[in-house]
Amino acid sequence: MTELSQLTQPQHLSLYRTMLTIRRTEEQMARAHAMGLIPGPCHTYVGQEAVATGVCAHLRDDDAVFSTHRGHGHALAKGVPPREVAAELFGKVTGCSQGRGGSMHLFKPEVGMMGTSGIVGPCILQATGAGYSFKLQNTDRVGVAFFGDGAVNNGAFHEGVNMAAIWDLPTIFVCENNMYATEVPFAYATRNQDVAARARTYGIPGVGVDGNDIMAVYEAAREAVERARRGEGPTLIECKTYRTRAHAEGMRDAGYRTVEEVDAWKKRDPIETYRQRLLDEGMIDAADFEAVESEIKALVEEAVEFAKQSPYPDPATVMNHIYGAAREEAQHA
Ligand SMILES: Cc1ncc(C[n+]2csc(CCOP(=O)(O)OP(=O)(O)O)c2C)c(N)n1
Repeated sequence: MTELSQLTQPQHLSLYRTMLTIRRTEEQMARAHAMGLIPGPCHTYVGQEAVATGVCAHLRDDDAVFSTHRGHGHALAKGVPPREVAAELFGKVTGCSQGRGGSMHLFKPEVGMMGTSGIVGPCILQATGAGYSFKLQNTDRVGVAFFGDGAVNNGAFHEGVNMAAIWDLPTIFVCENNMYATEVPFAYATRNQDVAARARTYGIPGVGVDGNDIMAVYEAAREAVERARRGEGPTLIECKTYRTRAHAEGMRDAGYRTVEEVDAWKKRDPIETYRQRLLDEGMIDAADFEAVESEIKALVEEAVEFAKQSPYPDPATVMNHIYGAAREEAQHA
């Protein structure tokens, strides 16, 4: 187990703050979805917070993250403010994608959040492409793909990982193996459930970690990011984790997994286990946790209020961002 003493108290508080921001934002988004404030689907990240947090802790604004339909946590960990995530989910013009993307299309290039997507798989290729440009530009920037177990039997996984491997690209592939693709158990979809072991096929390092242990994810990501920045190529990290809410808000959550299984994973909650460990080892005291809790409560309440009060995009701008300038000019010529 990675020692807590490897990090300072402010570093631990920062990781804890990020995880709790994701959790509290997601709980509010789930409520907002039930109240009809969020048009379209809403896939929450509850239970998987340690993964985005542990990986993004090593990234700079000029590193690029590409993610999936379950991407709120990645956006928040990469630095998109909760109010911009909330407003985007509400379809408001103040959202990070100006209300044009919604829950599954979160973009904020200024902080390196290069986009989430509802299509399973392509984020792997986009992160490979980012790694390729960063290498061509002679920088030490890295590209990161977050994806689920449902993506690893998609051709994009083979193509992206293989290309990053042969060209030593600075790309980190982070598989969040939460055991199900919607309602399909991973065991049903593959004869080899050891995702990390697949790295051997491509001749790159593969690391499997407990995705509910923030320190394990943090350590694996640190090594992978350092290796990529040194120009030594990609790493595949498999984080074994679990989503404790339904696949998407409002969907049934029965018939494909048992209540006992969900309860067992809830007992391994990444935030609560981290909090308990920090308390037990005397790294952080209860008063500090309470302060973070009320700070984030206020932050998230403000975010929801901001989203509610913000206007929808002007219908007259519906065609904005559809065509590039040159094409628009050509059309009107
Ligand atoms: C190419 C493609 N195929 C199928 C779907 C339908 N689909 C939406 S979510 C999902 C499951 C994804 O599971 P996983 O990648 O493990 O991510 P998780 O939902 O567990 O986070 C599927 C198959 C899709 N969006 N894109």
